[in-house]
Amino acid sequence: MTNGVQKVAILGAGMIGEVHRRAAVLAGAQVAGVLASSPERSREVASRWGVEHAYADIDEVIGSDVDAVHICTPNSYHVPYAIAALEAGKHVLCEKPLGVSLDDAKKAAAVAERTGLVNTIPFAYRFHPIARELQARVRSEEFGAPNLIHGSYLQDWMLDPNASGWRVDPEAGGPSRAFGDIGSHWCDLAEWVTGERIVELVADTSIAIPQRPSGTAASFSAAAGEGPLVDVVTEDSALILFKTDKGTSGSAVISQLAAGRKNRLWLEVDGAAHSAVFDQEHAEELWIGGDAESITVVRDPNNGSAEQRRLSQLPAGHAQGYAQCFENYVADSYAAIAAHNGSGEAPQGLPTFADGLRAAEICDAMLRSTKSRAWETV
Ligand code: SOE
Repeated sequence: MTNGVQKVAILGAGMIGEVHRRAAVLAGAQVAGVLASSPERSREVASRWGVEHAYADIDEVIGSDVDAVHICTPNSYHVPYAIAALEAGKHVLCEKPLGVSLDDAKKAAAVAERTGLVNTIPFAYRFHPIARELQARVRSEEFGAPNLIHGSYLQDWMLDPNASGWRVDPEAGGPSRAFGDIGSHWCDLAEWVTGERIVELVADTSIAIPQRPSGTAASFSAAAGEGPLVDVVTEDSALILFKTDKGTSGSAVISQLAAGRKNRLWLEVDGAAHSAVFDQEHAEELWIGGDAESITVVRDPNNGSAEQRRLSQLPAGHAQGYAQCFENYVADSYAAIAAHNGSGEAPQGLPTFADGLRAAEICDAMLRSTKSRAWETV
């Protein structure tokens, strides 16, 4: 029994399912099986992964003896699968977003609360060690209270008019595409780092490519969607202005059509004495601005905050990246399961379904503001 988890099932075998699988194996779990998009795909992936079970459906998964399930499917399956697993006594690691509507997220969070099982969501960028250093610095006395929180999350994998996938279909992906998919990461990190909560916002969204081929091409895939052209009804880009519960102003630009931006989450917090910038595409460094001098803090297991050191697996200069964020997230989720079973403490900074619900509340306010053209309360 490693970290409280012996056997897990992976639901979904796309890019992120593969990332979860590797992280689960590294955290010491046995991946008992996989449920992919069809029985034959499940068999093909099970053979490639060398796992015993190619599950036929969710009922086979929840009837099995796995301790936990990793939900890495298209968004519309997240909540039905999470609820089925929790009701069957399985701990759940569920990809964001927590469903395709605010009601979905409320239902899932309520079942998680009632069952008391471990329920986590990979707002994975919290698990860059430098993000932990960022939080420690921003929360420190010498940083000074934030007077501005701003930034962007820009990608370009939807720039090609032929790029498509299940996210383009609001039934499968939900009513918000760019903001629901990556704006949720930005807002989660901004709130988690500062401890402040977005309480009202005004939003504007845009669709630059009005039609795309329908189809199931994976995210970041160079393959074009293979189906007929469909009208696009979910946003390519979203901009928000917001106020927090401490009265701090902020803004974020979210887009998946920013040529040359591959996965560039940029968060700047400007405080009374210092500023700080986290750039996910350069996640080994943290810029700390000052009026007399500015410095660059380098990730290093020998320096910095306890949490930065705890999540630093490699020496300074040996870059940790996206995959290590998931290794840290899965290991911490399993440690929370061990604590649930009475061994050890649950780690700090672990995003749960409550954070998934939070993201759904902010996304709902964004959608309401896009319609009302007015400031909306979160
Ligand atoms: C696609 O936009 C995606 O894979 C998101 O779904 C992830 O949450 C993000 O971390 C990277 O980009």
